Amino acid sequence: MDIIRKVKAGERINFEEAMELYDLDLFELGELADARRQALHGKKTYFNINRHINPTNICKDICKFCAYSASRKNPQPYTLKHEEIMEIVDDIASRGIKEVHIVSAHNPETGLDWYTTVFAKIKAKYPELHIKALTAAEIHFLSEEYNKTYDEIIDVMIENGVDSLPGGGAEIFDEKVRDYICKGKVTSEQWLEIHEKWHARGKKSNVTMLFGHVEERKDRVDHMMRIRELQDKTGGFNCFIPLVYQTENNYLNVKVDITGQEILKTYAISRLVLDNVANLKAYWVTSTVNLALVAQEFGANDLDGTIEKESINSAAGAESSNGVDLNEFVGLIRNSGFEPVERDSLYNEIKSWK
Ligand code: V47
Repeated sequence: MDIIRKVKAGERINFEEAMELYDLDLFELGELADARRQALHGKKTYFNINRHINPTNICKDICKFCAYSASRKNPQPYTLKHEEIMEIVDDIASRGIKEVHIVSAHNPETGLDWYTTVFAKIKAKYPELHIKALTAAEIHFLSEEYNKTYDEIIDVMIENGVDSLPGGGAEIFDEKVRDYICKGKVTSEQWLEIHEKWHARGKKSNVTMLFGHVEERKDRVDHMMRIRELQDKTGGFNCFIPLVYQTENNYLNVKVDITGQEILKTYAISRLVLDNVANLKAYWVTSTVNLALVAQEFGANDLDGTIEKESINSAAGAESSNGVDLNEFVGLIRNSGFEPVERDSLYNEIKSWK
């Protein structure tokens, strides 16, 4: 088959060819993705020691897939005070945690300052702590709510200490599917524009894809193609993160669950299509730890981190509310035949846990 020859030769594949890859036998596809992964990273599997903070669940938007927002199925509205956020940060800093990942709902009641001054407080007290915060969806929301341009919001974030952007809010770029699952939220074009602006400042970000709901294979491949196009321009994406849709407590009526095989094929194809994005993260929160370990042989070289507390995906059924134990996590990676390597938020290696 020409596509196999092309992949083995390291040639770039187009949309139609990426679609053809889905028709390959799972293990044949896995071998192709694994060869690419090994060429890039050998047997190293990256993880970081991090902590998620989700400071509010009050949200103006009404995404059908969301179980976290207080305006959806399971209202229990909360907004953390800065002192409460700082208590968490003091605790994690005292335990040597190096990254704090802060994302929220789109809360119109707090004021822009609530978002930005907490970053300044964290940075002033812990200059070494990496702040990964605010999705492009939040930046879009803040720009509309407070009548500021994307540039103004981005600049104020950087001034106040945000180091990198997480990949959330990308969902699926196809406009028809996007309209169905999260109408009114940041558009695909706007999401990409915000990341392009962020990269233009020499800063790095991640990019996600929410899959396994009502989208089709072609929508996933289209999503990957749009990422590859922007990455060719900016080189600013560190990592691609396919997020497996979690089914509980939301309004997206999905009749057929995605299979493990389809998830693994999607990881593998993204490894091959995204020839310009160095890292592929199997986010154990949405794939389960077990499948994330298998995904290491299907192109994935990063399993995210210890997380400690997670509210967005766990609200929809993921087993992540309390993170994962570091020693157990590292042991699982090692026992699956890979070398656990602790990394920082920008993929500099910190320590091999071999
Ligand atoms: O954008 C919401 C997703 C995302 C569901 O950048 C759901 O390193 C599955 O983006 N089923 C937020 N997913 C999480 C996110 C993330 C996570 C870890 C690391 C990084 C990174 C980014 O969670 C949202 C949305 O796509 N999400 N509801 C659900 N029912």
